[in-house]
Amino acid sequence: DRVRIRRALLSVSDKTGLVEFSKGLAALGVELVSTGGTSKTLAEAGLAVRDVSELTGFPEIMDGRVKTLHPGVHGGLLGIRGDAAHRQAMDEHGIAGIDLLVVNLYPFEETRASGASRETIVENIDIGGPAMIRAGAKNHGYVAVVVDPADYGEVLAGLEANGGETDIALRRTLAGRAFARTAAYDAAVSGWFAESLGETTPKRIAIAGELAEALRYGENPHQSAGFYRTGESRSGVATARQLQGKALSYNNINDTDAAFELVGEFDPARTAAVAIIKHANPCGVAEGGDLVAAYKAALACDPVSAFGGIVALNRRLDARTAEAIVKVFTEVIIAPEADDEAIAIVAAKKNLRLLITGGLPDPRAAGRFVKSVAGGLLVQSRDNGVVDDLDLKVVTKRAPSAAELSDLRFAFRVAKHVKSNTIVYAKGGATVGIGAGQMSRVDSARIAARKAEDAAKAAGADKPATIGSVVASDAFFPFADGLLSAVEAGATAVIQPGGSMRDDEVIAAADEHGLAMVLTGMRHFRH
Ligand code: 93A
Repeated sequence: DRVRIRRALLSVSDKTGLVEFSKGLAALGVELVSTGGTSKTLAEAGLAVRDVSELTGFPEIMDGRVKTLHPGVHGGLLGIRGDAAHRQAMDEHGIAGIDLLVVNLYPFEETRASGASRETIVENIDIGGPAMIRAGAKNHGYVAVVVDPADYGEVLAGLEANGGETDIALRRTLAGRAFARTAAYDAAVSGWFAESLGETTPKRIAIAGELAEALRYGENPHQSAGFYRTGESRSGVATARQLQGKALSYNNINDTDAAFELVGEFDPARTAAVAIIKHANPCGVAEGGDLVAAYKAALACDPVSAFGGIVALNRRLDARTAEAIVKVFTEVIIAPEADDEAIAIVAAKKNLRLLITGGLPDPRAAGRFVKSVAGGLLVQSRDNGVVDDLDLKVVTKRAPSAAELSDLRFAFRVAKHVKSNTIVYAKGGATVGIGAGQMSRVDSARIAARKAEDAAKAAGADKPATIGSVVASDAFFPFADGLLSAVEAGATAVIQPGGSMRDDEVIAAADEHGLAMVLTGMRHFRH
């Protein structure tokens, strides 16, 4: 099961490390065969290289669309060396065996992300490359396939240590990586088609990605985990630049994503906004004023839970805000940008990670949400409903005041990002009590109110901030009890989707207590 590498075919778009790798191969006596651009790079580096057209007896045609798609190449990749009939076919047709294939594909993903024209994107769908990769990987009994410059060092070192031979274990490993690469590549191509056709759930779905980072563990230390990039071009944790601090964990990435998606709801041209996240739920969110004021207001909602939290900002991190944040033990800060002075302040906290994204996620953007279940995947379009786009209906005798309405919108915007059942109390552009993830809506309401009482006690206030607040519910109140619990907490206005069989009962209870209520007609379950 050892194969001496006599001939290598190299055809790469990304020329990183190519010359060094090829020099190593040449030193082992390997004959180098190559396509146009790759062959030019090798020849310029002084290496002896044969052009692939010598193998095919055919020139590259159609602007390179057809250069390696020929039996002279594919026979050399697919022929079973131990099979007499295959050997005979190779001899008869003058097909030279290829023992090592080095290919990396046209940069489809990068071209797509760069916003190039349709025509350019289509031209960057590689056909010949994946065909060769699949052929060589299928025939891994005889052929070693390398698809990533990151693997050159490992492969060359292996060859050098083994007199220019590969063993089956290595070829099998490489074949697995090769098929993963072509699968991810085709998933990116089909994802692009689905996106441009506006399909979230096409008949068949190819979801694959490239490993961005192997994680130390998953949600718990006994679970293994990795972070994969799918090629979707959205500002967020997958594309952020980490300026400092140790590597993000699985939970950090999950929480940071939740935090940044939430602040993406707040247009930075309209207002500053800050969200503090724990266990993928916000424990404080605030808008208005400047960033440092918003941070302090967000922190005041639940300072106990904010310990070890993740802070997301919708504007450039400035020095004053950085100073306020570093006073509280914080795991991650994520922001579109940061001032140098702010970066220096954060640098004093070695373990605190600072992520810079360059932009905010668009809450209205389409996108796919994927969740695995036993034996399958659940796929839905991203919840891109935004309260500003909804037709809010006042259903009570009293209409909300301008201040109440502003807080109602704020509270519903936040509620979208809280695990169901969700109750959010808000006042003056800040959350004052958040109830998340309960099986009963009444429990969520009670928890939210109790948290506000705790925060008031800790701050030495004489009454909880829910007095005179507004309240948002992510889904309708099935009974009046949830609403009555909000009344008890001191809320004066309510925002909720409506649509319960008992809406009349709920509205009557609101009227009885002088509350204003608006219906959104849109639900924001989140599980
Ligand atoms: O246009 S292709 O789909 N047709 C082919 O026959 C073909 N053969 C290799 N693309 C093809 N390739 C790709 O060309 C390789 O996957 C590689 O990405 C690139 C290398 O071209 P060059 O050596 O000219 O830079």
